[in-house]
Amino acid sequence: QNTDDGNSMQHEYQDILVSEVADGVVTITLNRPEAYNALRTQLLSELADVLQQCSDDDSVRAVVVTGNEKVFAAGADIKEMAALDAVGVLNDPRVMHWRRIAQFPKPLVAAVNGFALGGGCELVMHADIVIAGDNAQFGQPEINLGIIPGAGGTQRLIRTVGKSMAMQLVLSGEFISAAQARDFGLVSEVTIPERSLERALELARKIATKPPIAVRQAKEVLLKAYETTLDSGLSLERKAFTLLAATEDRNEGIAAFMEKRKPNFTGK
Ligand code: DAK
Repeated sequence: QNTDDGNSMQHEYQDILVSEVADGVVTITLNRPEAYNALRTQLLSELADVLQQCSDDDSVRAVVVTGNEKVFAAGADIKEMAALDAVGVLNDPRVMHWRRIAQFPKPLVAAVNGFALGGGCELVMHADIVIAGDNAQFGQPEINLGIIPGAGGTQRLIRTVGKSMAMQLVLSGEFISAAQARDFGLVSEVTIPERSLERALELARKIATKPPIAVRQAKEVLLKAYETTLDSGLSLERKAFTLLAATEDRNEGIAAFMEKRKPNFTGK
């Protein structure tokens, strides 16, 4: 369904808005305001599709995902979930969409204002860097529905904020503020709400100027720390470090430093 000009990003979506590539960055805006950006299957599938396109397109170096000023995303679509029995849950296509989102290999920066709850908070945890407006609220209120987080919330949350806060959020369903989320490492910076998107874009644009192979290796190796021993993580780091010695961008970066000029990275 690409348009004739061959720009795969230009496509009509129902539940998200997708910007053109600007300075190497694509912005994806979750756009179901009437349902507090609830992550129905359609939305997740569109998000996973766009990320796949961004992954395939060399001109895209980083992606920003955001919501609106009141809500990032209020979680899975409860009305859609209500229709699923156990077999429906077992065969739920959302599992695959979440996996595709998790496998996005380029930097994903989230700009979060308002509610980021349930699957919305889990989407935040799929981002590599999170900037929150000071009106943001984070929570895993699934317990109130008789369920538990289903998109990695239990595993990623405990690795991100530690045991006590992860238990508090998942067992009580209470929300935390942007400042608390920053204290616990769920977000890296808090801004006024009007600035969160601009700050996320600023970071994404900066990352977009960096050597893309090194950026990609850095993301992969950093994420490995979630799921491996120190020893095998260090071994992966060493292999990635060695591999980068074979890139033109590494030679260019070092030469530019020596010659006191700006590097010109080509992605090779
Ligand atoms: N789903 C569907 N609609 C939602 C929604 C949601 N999660 N959240 C809000 N809405 C809708 C409301 O129904 C309402 O629509 P109308 O009734 O007006 O048509 C509209 O958005 C505004 O909501 P409120 O009237 O409730 O607004 P308030 O400002 O009073 O409250 C709120 C805002 C965000 C605190 C409240 O709406 C709320 O508590 N929402 C539900 C939050 C929640 O429980 N989220 C967790 C959902 S469970 C899985 C992967 C992931 C998951 C499951 C499986 N697999 C891969 C298998 C994740 C599960 C979840 O996220």
